[in-house]
Amino acid sequence: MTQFGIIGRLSLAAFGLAVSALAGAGSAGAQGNLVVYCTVQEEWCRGMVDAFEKKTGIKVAMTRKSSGELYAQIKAEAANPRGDIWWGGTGDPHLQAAEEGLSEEYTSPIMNQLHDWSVRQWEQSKKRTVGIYAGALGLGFNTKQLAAKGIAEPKCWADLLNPKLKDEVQVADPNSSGTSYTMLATVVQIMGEDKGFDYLKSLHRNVNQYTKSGAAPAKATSLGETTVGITFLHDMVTYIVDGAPIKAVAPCEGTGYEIGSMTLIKGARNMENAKKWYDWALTAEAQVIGGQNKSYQVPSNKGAKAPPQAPDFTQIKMINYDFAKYGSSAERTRLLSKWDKDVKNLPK
Ligand code: S7P
Repeated sequence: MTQFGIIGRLSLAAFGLAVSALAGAGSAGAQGNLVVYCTVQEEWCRGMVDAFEKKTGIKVAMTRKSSGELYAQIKAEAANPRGDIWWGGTGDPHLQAAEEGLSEEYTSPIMNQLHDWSVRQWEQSKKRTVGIYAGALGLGFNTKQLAAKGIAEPKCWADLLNPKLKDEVQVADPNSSGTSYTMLATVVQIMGEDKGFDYLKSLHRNVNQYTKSGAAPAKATSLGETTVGITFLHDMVTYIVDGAPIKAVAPCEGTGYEIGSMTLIKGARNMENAKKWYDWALTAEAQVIGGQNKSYQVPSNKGAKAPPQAPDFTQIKMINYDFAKYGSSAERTRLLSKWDKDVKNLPK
């Protein structure tokens, strides 16, 4: 069974912590400020900020960027941190930040409410990052465009190399995008490094644009600006529920997944308020805000129901994604430079 197979099925064994009912997680009227670095879709970021401000009276300043960009920003600001908490985004750069000492250790009083996969992320990072949701990588295609161009429906990663898809595939740049780094690491894990890079070089011929944000190809697919997009499946679902002519596909060879994470920034100026956000963001009450804002990841709190639109993980062939390796500073840095050198600047 993959690590992922465990998600949502096993409950966390007794955690051994004295669990108090979120004492101090913030009562209306509490004062102060908080700077949140947010790495999910803007609408969900705003929904979280509004709900937290309403609940606590704490004034939140929020910045939304992609995972790789926020990791780089937190690193650049390390001597003089501007952000207090980094909420959301793929787990690999959060793990890298933890290893590099950019984040603060913390044990929330409600760790016992979380799925095992979320707690494993926390243990692996030595208490410096925790899982807040999970999402599976995949692809989506515009059904109308594909039919109009007479191209067979892609079902596998290999199908994206079809010469008929020249300039018809969109994916983000893995340097800025956590989604795209997840794809890079997934391809390497499924095919092995040499064959994986051969695949990415061949795919390059079909890529029309490496976007900054990981979810951008889903929007472009919905608008017919690209025929195929590679994103997390839930990002395609966001447009499907709005009626876009998109079919989302979990590739036949298997696919990787993310553990969307949350990190307290080392040296945060508003650390107490950051911990209030942290504890609150792990509650079932806060975790259903994603589904209410068209984000269909699987929440990490066992009491938060996954939105009905969320991709059904039991139907997806999930790889045993090696977070320890691909979230390590050395491996992430090495793979990204190799992608820059061997793939990004290749002529078409
Ligand atoms: O849209 C939500 C989501 O896919 O975005 C996060 C992602 O890391 C941010 O986008 P980038 O790929 O641009 O970094 C995911 O964690 C999340 O599920």
